Amino acid sequence: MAETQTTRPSARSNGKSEADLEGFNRDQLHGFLREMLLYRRFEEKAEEAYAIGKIGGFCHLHIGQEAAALGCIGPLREDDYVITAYRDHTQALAKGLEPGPVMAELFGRDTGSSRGKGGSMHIFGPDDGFLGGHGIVGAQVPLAAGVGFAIKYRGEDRVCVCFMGDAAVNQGAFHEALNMAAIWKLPVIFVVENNEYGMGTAFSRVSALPVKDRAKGLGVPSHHVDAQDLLATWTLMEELIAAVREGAGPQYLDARTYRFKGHSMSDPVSGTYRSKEEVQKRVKEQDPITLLRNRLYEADLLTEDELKAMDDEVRKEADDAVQFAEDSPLPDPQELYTHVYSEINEHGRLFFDGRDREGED
Ligand SMILES: Cc1ncc(C[n+]2csc(CCOP(=O)(O)OP(=O)(O)O)c2C)c(N)n1
Ligand SMILES: [Mg+2]
Repeated sequence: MAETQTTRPSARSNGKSEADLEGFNRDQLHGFLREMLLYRRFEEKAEEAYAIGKIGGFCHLHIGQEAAALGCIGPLREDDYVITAYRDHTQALAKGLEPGPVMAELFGRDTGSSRGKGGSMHIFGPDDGFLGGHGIVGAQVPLAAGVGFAIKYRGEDRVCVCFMGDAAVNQGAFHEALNMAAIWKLPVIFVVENNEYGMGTAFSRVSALPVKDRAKGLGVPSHHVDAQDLLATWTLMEELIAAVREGAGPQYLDARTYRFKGHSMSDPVSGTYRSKEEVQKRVKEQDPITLLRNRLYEADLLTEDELKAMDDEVRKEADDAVQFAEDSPLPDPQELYTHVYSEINEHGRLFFDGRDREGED
């Protein structure tokens, strides 16, 4: 019988005090490092499980890009929304999903966050404001505009962060959605995780303008950040989120990062489109976890023993997530027929989440 996960400590900031480094206190900084280490260990476990056939289908790892996930999601409120593409595991964890159900989804189990029907590319957590996990490049961008429209229509002060890869900015849907977001001043932050490649194609080979300039003609203010630098990313996002919450309208962020693994599990790490030397140099110089760890060492905010204890803890959490997935049942074959179409109640209306509306009228 699968056990539920215990709630892990949150890295979410509750305001800054006793500033130790760039306005963050020691506990917050340890929380950040621990959280990114958890993402890394989680994905290493997923990689291992995929290699021995326990995970099937597509699987895109986020290793190397962890600071973009934590830095852009960590400063959000719990009731804010995140929507993303298929490289979605760590973003789901950052938005509050527990490692067990995310790993179980990769394993195709009934306890998975999408009941084992979505797999790696379709992690969903509506209770945590995590709206997927989308496999079509750029598909989530107009959906994010819709989420922003709904927030505004309901008079709420929530914010939606929409992640996409750099290749998505060449999709028509990107331009249509940002144009509408701008004209309606929708509360959406469009974050491009600019890892410089779309599968085997370097962005610079297929785009006349750099990523940072792609929203300018659409009237959406542009920003850029070194997204291997967690503290810089978190700080900028805090400012953007506050501005959007107060009605500034959509924002666009070129979050510069790098993917340390192949495009997906079926691709080699470097391939023919980038050299081994290039990958090795970026891993050596721009690992977001190593960069933060070194800054904490230099500022005397972390000891080797503390790091070891932290790493042991998150390794155990990742192991527990795998155990939870392995102990979980596969979906019942009858489940093939559920969640295929939107279900309609006897009054001819769509069921949304809770069935509690049934007796309403
Ligand atoms: C509309 C569409 N065209 C092509 C594909 C195949 N495809 C899957 S991932 C990908 C590259 C996307 O790269 P990017 O947006 O930079 O994201 P990254 O993989 O770097 O995170 C492509 C072309 C797809 N899924 N959807
Ligand atoms: Mg890319």
